[in-house]
Amino acid sequence: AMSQQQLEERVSEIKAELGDDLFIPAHHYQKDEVVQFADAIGDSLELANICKDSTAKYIAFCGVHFMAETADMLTNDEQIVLLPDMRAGCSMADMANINQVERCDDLLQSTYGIDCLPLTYVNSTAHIKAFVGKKGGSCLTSGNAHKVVKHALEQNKVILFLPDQHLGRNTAYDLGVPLEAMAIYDPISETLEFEGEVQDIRIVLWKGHCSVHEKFTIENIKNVRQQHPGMRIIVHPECTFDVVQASDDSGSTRKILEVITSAPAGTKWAIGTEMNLVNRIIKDNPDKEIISLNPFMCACLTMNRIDLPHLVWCLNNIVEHRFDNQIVVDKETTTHALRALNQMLSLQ
Ligand code: CIZ
Ligand code: SF4
Repeated sequence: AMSQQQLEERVSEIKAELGDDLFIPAHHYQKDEVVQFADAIGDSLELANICKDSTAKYIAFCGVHFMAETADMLTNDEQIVLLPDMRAGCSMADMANINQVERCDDLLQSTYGIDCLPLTYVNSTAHIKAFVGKKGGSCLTSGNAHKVVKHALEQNKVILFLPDQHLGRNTAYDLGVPLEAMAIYDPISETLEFEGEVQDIRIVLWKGHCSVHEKFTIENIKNVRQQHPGMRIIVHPECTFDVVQASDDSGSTRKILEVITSAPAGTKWAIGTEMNLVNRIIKDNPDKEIISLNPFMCACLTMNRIDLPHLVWCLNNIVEHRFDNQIVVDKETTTHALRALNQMLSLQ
């Protein structure tokens, strides 16, 4: 096996060899050993924008599968998007497959008379984005969730929010939708749960979640309040409703970064989001006291599958024109999904 140093040298060598033909975008949740070679770092909205504008022939996408699919759909046919480890999925995206979503749509129409307007978090498969595009809905990210949901609420249709119940609930609640007007659809039992009357439902939340952000608890918040008086708590909106409500602030990756970076020296922060990012924020802000909201930290295991050996494998594949790890979304799916993606990009 190659040493860490040999691996790093190999990446630098291939980057020099391919020049502008190669572009390496990396998500904020990626390991430092990968991020050091990134041409761009961002959250999923920023990376979508960046890939759309890229003219590179090869895009070695350091993130998870749905992000690489999105990059493939937003680039042209000649550009090749590769994922350095094909097992780098997203457990949240896996919680909604297209058959389940179509069954849910049928049930809403046939049993409840609801013709929903679907919205999907970009953390979803290309097929779900295509379903959403076909029905006139939009994709969204945590960075523009408020704008997209507000726009949808103004159309006076019942929203079907896929696949993260927490982002859906937190966003709709912020926009004035009461909890009683939210129903939840369980794709396993294929049932809709709600408290009031059917005609009062404004949003149907898909019962999915992020296994990383769900690990932050009210108990963690109590401990921080007790042990670190004066410390401010900021969390990602993929955290549960109770955790978001008990925190001082919440927001997308970009917002968390902006808040912490612009905070005065000496301030104290507990952050509820992915571990690689929290550790990087701690390192980049030595003038502040920063901890993870959960002392045991929460890593995204699938993001972590992309490591230096996988990056080298991917780059070697490019040099040798072996595209086993290319991510391709078929034309038909892309056409429909792009409507939902472009709707998202127009509401930033
Ligand atoms: O949890 C994720 O996958 C996030 C926050 C994605 C993103 O960048 O919006
Ligand atoms: Fe998916 Fe959560 Fe990992 Fe993001 S942090 S990629 S939502 S499992």
